[in-house]
Amino acid sequence: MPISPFGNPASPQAAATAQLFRFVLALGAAVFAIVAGIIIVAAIRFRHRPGQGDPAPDTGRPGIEVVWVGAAALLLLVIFVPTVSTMRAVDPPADRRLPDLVVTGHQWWWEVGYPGLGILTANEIHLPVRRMFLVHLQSADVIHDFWIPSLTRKMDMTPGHATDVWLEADQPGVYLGACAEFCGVQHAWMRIRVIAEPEEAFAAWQQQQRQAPSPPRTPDAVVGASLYHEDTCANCHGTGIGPDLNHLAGRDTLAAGLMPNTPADLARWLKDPQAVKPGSLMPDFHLSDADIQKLVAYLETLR
Ligand code: HEC
Ligand SMILES: [Cu+2]
Repeated sequence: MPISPFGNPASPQAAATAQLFRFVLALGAAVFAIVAGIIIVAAIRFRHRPGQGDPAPDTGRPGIEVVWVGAAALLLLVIFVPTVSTMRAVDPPADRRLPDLVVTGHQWWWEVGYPGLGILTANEIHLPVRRMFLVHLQSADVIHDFWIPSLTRKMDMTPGHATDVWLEADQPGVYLGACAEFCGVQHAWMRIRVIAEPEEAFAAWQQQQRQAPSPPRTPDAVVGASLYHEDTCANCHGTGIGPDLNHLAGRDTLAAGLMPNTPADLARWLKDPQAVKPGSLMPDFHLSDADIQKLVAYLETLR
């Protein structure tokens, strides 16, 4: 996708925001050109010439004052009207219905829940195209900020003060987003992706998520499943302290977009999460390579 200074709007909400941005930018550029032009003309025309005394002081010209106060007020009004109409297009109304999605910011990953569907996942949002999802945003710890530049505005996630945004995509595709409020050491690796897909693909995904993954069959995976419980992984995963892993193998990336979700990367993560994502809230368990292999075999069954 070509990079544009105005973003690549791919939803009605992002298009409205980009249009407002362009309008205000053009207006600002015009004001700048006029003011800078007048300053340059005045500096040249009224420059000091030899033999010339000080100019007579000018005290008050009500006519001009009315003009510039009036012009500034008019300019603000011209910005205010499209701003309000953009806000109406972009922000959900206060009388909210049940949200389609609840996204919770954690240091440094995103919990993604579909309350109406009973789905819980992390770091990836599946979205049917051209359907407007009401997204309820909250934080589990510090202030984060939800931002999918091509689809929706930035919105703070403040502990104790939930907010809402619309999320919608015109076309199928993967839209990247990130936390836009510095939230600690791994803020830069708090990425999120929106996977917008046709209605049928979304329905298939949702079906898959609502089913329990088939039980592990290979010997390695069976041992891995018991290691998973012995190693207290379930104390954090499945309790909201760490990302839900129920359908981990179906995700594109690991650790909030830090690496692709391949068995090798999964093994690298389990070997030492602190080496991969220093400061992350998953401790290093000093697992043996043999145990890691079995855990990976088990985690790969979670589709
Ligand atoms: C103390 C809580 C805690 C325990 C115990 C824990 N984890 Fe984690 N785990 C986390 C956190 C927090 C993250 C998110 C890290 C990040 O992206 O910043 C995570 C991330 C992961 C991920 C990547 C998930 C994703 O969607 O990106 C995997 C896989 C994982 N843990 C597996 C395990 C396994 C296997 C165990 C047991 C050996 C385990 N974890 C034990 C807290 C924990
Ligand atoms: Cu954050």
